[in-house]
Amino acid sequence: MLKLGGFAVSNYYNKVKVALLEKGVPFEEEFRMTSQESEMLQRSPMGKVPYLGVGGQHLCESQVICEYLEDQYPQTPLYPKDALERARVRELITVMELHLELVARRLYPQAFFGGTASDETKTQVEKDLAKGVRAFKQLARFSPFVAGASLSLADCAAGVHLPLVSMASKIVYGRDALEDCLQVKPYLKMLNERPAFKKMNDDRKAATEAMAAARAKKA
Ligand SMILES: N[C@@H](CCC(=O)N[C@@H](CS)C(=O)NCC(=O)O)C(=O)O
Repeated sequence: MLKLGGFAVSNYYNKVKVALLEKGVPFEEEFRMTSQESEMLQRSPMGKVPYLGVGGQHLCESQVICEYLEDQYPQTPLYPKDALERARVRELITVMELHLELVARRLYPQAFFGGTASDETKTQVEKDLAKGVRAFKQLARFSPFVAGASLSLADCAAGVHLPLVSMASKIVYGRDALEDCLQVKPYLKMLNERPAFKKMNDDRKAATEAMAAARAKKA
């Protein structure tokens, strides 16, 4: 049985989890926090989550894991058949991850963990996010899925990354960086009505509450 390593608050973990759920591939969840301990580094060389346990071996990097799942479990595909359309899905995932999520991630310490971002960071992130949002608006189709008529891996990525980009920018700047992209909210609502996305989000909420309670107990 496949083992998905990580924790249900992580957006990259949830990207893979929702892909597994949508594809109907059985898996077990192996709870692991990010760590630089050797036990974790053997599973995930950067100490990041998620990783996937496959018959005693491990794969890291969410996109690599998703590509493996597509190759190994082609039933219920999350890529279109046409090569250019497949590239469009990858293009959207790359833009969302490199130019939205990774940029907004620099705000997470202030937005979610009681830290502070420097004025320099805030100014740079605001500029970079604006470019990422522009690129995303240009590429996203919302017809009704983000890359076209069928559900794809781009939706698995969008469903976990876009809410974080919105939340972090709203908390730090008082303005949702995606607010001009009017299709995002109804699109996310539509995604979250799917059983796989609903389960992933219900588990995420429960895990977030459990983490907050554990932190409060420690303090
Ligand atoms: N490119 C990686 C990103 C994964 C990632 O950044 N995961 C976060 C949790 S959401 C993490 O492990 N952070 C700990 C760290 O960066 O050391 C992927 O797609 O799997």
